[in-house]
Formats: sequence, structure tokens, C-alpha cells
Amino acid sequence: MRLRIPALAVLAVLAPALADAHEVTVKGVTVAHPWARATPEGAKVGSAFAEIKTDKDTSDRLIGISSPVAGRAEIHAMTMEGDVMKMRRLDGINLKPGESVVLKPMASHVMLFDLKQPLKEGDLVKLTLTFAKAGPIEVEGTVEPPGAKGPHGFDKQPVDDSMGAVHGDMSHE
Ligand SMILES: [Cu+2]
Repeated sequence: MRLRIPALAVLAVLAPALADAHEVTVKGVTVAHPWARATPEGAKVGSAFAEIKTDKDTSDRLIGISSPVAGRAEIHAMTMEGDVMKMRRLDGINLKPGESVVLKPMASHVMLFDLKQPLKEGDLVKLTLTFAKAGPIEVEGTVEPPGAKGPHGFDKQPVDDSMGAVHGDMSHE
């Protein structure tokens, strides 16, 4: 749904509802603040992020990611080898009780491959994170500008990022 209403008016009216939609909890596992980065025209690869939290009595394992905008999605870790940043695919991420794992730029993240359309700033992107015990958790995140470091309202840092542009060119093992 696209509404042509001044952005501030929309924010004022929808802020409480959005806060809820941004956080989904299933069986003690919470996925919060999902977002993705806008991609250039013609790009086939994008990246998405979210925070995953477990309550104090819950342990689980993230075992899969999917999105309707991508043919395939993977969980990636990022490591520095000397001056070279490398990404590698993770089979999953273990979550201890009371843990918070933030998927974010320059850290573990979601890669979206075979994008069916460019991710445009302001669009909403569905992500399904599948957990071993909690099962699939579906969230909907906003598409932020290419250099964004966090979701709306959390991105307080100046935009200075080389990764957004070159992400698709980085070496994948
Ligand atoms: Cu990656």
C-alpha cells in the first residue's frame, strides 16, 4: 500500500503501530528492527539486517532466512583478514538464553541474492527468519538509504560507508 501523505503526518499517526510491527516474538525469540539497504538499479544482491533476542529461558538457533524479494537469502559473517574484509556463509547462529544478536553492516548480516527488483528507499521488505525451535518468524522491514547504518530512528551516525556500494563485489567463500 502506498499512501501519498506527507511523511511527517504518516509518522505521527503510525508511530505506535509501526513500533509493534517492528518486533515479533514467537516462543521466546524476538526479531526486532528489521531493515534492508536500498540497492542501485540493476543490482542483483542486497543486504538486510535485524536484531534477534532470546528471553532468559530460551535458547534457539537461527537456521534459515528467506524473502519474497530474493531468489535466495543467506546468513553471512564478516571478518577482517589483514586489510581485507571477507564474508563467509554461516549455516546458522546459535542463541543463548537472554542473548541479543544484532545483524548489522560490517558484522553478521543477511545477503539477498537474485533480487527480483531493486530495493527502493521507503519500500517494505518481508523477511522470514527460521529458528530450530521457534519456527519461522516473519517480519517486515523498511528499506533505508544505501549508506544507512541502522533502521530509521536508530541511524544517528553520519553516512560514511563504502560497503553499501561494493557489497556485491566482495569476495564470498
Ligand atoms: Cu555478505
